[in-house]
Amino acid sequence: MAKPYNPVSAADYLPRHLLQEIQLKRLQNIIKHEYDNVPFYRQRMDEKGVKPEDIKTLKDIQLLPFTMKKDLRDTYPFGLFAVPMNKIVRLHASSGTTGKPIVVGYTQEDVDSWTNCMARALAAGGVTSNDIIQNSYGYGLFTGGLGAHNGIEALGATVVPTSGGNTERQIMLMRDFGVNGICCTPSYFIHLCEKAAEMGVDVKALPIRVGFFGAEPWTQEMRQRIEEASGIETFDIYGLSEMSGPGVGIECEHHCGLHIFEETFYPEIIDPDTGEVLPDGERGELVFTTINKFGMPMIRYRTRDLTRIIPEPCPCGRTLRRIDRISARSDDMFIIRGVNVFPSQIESAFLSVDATALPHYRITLTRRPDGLDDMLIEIEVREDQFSDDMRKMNELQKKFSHEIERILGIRAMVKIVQPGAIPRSEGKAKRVFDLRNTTK
Ligand code: DLL
Repeated sequence: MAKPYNPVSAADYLPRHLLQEIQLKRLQNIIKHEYDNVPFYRQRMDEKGVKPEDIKTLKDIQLLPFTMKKDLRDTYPFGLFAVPMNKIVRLHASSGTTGKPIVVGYTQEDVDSWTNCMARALAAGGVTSNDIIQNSYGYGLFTGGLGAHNGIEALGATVVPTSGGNTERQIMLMRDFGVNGICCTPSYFIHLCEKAAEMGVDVKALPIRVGFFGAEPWTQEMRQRIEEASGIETFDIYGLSEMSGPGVGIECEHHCGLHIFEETFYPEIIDPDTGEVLPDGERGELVFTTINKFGMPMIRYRTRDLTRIIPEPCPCGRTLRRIDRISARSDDMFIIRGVNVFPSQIESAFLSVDATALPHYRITLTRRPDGLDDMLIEIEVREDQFSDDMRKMNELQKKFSHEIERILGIRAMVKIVQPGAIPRSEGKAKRVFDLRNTTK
């Protein structure tokens, strides 16, 4: 991208009727492109008896079939590409938990459109060409590193492309370069703050003022802890490889939900059980259609992320609708003794007890020989709270257990562990270990 991107993007403030006109034109165009170029979709649409010309209004999107993660696996690696390979300039892949990764391909125009969204996301957090931004999202097949990188450069800001890891060096560079902002997962930023403290670097005294944190769920309570510990303002940034990467949604300065770049990603909320579209304001599964991406468009992609569209306009004046922060993925939920539990509920529960350091925790699920399930929650506390005094530790443990039982309605075993005991992550933190099918 040659020119620095203008941070005040007209696309963020379009009157809704104009935005919807653009959305409809783009939707019609992309559906025709899909139908003509991707045999998999053509077959799906034919099975439903729907043709591209049936899309006459935005609501007609509901006539189209959903796309699931399984469809990407089944067509691995390039089965959903809608352009010849010589038009694809970039591949990314997400690791997935089992087997083959999910592969995504981009044309040059797709990369530019993604960069545009990412630049607008950073601009929403006040970044300008005067800023130096450390990008600690992983570079490579993960979309976080290169996605944020392009956005930072497009804004005309200075990128420090550290990627994840080598944490001590990251802190040295942050200090020596006078870094103003950082892009990374919230869990990695916590790790950075701890390491800085160990090195005698006071993050609060550094020029860093802003963080763009995403790629994993983090609660409001976690945000408070991070902001208190570091003195920076944090912006929740959302995205997923199947759409493009980071920069699908961003908080503005009001921090009351994430604006979706709707001229590029068309959002719907559905009931995850019935597939029925829910009205704005109701909570369900987020579904996206990429209406401005040609290499590998996604039609009604079921993200598994649970949220709602916030119906009220935002005080910032952007006309792009907002979603609530993603507190959970439907596939992160586990059932223990008949109760549905999301890790974020556990995080909120123990953070309300004021003894945890910057929060590190780990949840392990096991099954007893008699078939009953157990949940062990290991929680790190602050150095000054950790002691050899068993009585003190037991009291604290009780407080945590009580809060978790109060919120979840079930008992969990809580174990307080010493600071540093839980392994740190450089990217997305893995917090739940479900060993129930391996323990008897
Ligand atoms: O995590 C893209 C990304 C990179 C987003 C950097 C933000 C910052 P995937 O690896 O495909 O892509 O994982 C996507 O991560 O469906 C959500 O479940 C989760 N996720 C992403 N951002 C957030 C967020 C990148 N802000 C999956 N809050 C998504 C909660 C998030 N969950």
